[in-house]
Amino acid sequence: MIEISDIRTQLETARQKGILEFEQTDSPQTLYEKRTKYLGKKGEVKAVLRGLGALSPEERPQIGQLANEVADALEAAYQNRLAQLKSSESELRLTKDEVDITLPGTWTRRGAYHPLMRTQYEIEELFYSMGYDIAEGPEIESDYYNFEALNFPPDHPARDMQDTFFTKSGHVLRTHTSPVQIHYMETHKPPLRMIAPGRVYRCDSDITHSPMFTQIEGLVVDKNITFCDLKGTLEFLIHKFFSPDTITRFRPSYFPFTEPSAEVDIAVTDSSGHVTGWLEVLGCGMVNPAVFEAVGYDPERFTGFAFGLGIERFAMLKYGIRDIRLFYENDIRMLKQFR
Ligand code: FA5
Repeated sequence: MIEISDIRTQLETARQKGILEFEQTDSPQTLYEKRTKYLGKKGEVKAVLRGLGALSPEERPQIGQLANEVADALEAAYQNRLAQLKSSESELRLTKDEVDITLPGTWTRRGAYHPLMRTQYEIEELFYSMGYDIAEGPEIESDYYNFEALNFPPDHPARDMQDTFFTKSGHVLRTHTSPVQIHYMETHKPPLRMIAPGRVYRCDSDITHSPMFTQIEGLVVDKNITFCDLKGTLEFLIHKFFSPDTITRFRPSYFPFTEPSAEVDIAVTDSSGHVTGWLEVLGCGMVNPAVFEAVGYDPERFTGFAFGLGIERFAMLKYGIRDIRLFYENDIRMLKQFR
């Protein structure tokens, strides 16, 4: 026979034990499990109420009221502890993720184009704006494209003009970008306008010569192209790339693939504008009819001009770099000036 006093004791015990357990719980998850243990459908408070049937009708409301009080007290203790846990959790997160706003920030270093790429892109942009196509060709060439089709006769001393690296198979590391003229004319019909940037190789090394350097080839073929077109185009390039008052000099020269031929020098001036020297920046000329014949163009119908410029020389003059080797050493102190 269950006594009302036993039930009261059970309820009071549940209240005390529950409140104590809640207080000793350190995680919201476990706290919730504990709450279920006392206040859930199968929890301790409900279990006590199941014994109510054994009591007299007068006793039942008393126990019902006490059970409600115990449940309220447990719920309050649960909410209280939950609030404590949540606030200490966010405090913990604040201290753990603390940021010292007085420390210097982390910053990304800005990259920059290499001065040679920058020069190449600038020149490409200029010609692209005039409707030129941008072409490419292989760096390892056959003798035919590097020399023969460009009218260098076999064993002619002209081949020594460009000290050549040969491969074991008898190919050459192209000594200039002019072979791209041939590839391009073999696959395109006139009228045409193109430039071809790329690396070239020669056995050559001093402060203005490097064994690997970069050129931009230019070729225009149409009816009635004259030397005036060539001169106007190159002066436009030089005045746009450097400045409108840059002094140029066209010097007669010789290339087997152009006739007549010229080399263009740019004046090097001191701070008061006096010319202190000249730097050769490109070779050029009117396309030799023998070259048109090699690609199957009719030299009676078409004329054209071509040029080949040294990107390093353009960059050296523009940025005041005196030694060509600085471009290839990748010294960060030099490169970061181009940011
Ligand atoms: C040629 O290479 C001819 N193919 C250019 C040409 C093209 C003429 C089309 C006519 C028609 P040259 O060897 O002069 O020519 O070289 C052209 C430019 O490349 C030079 O003016 C110079 O600016 C640059 N250059 C030549 N050799 C070196 C080198 N070793 N290092 C750096 N730049 C060089």
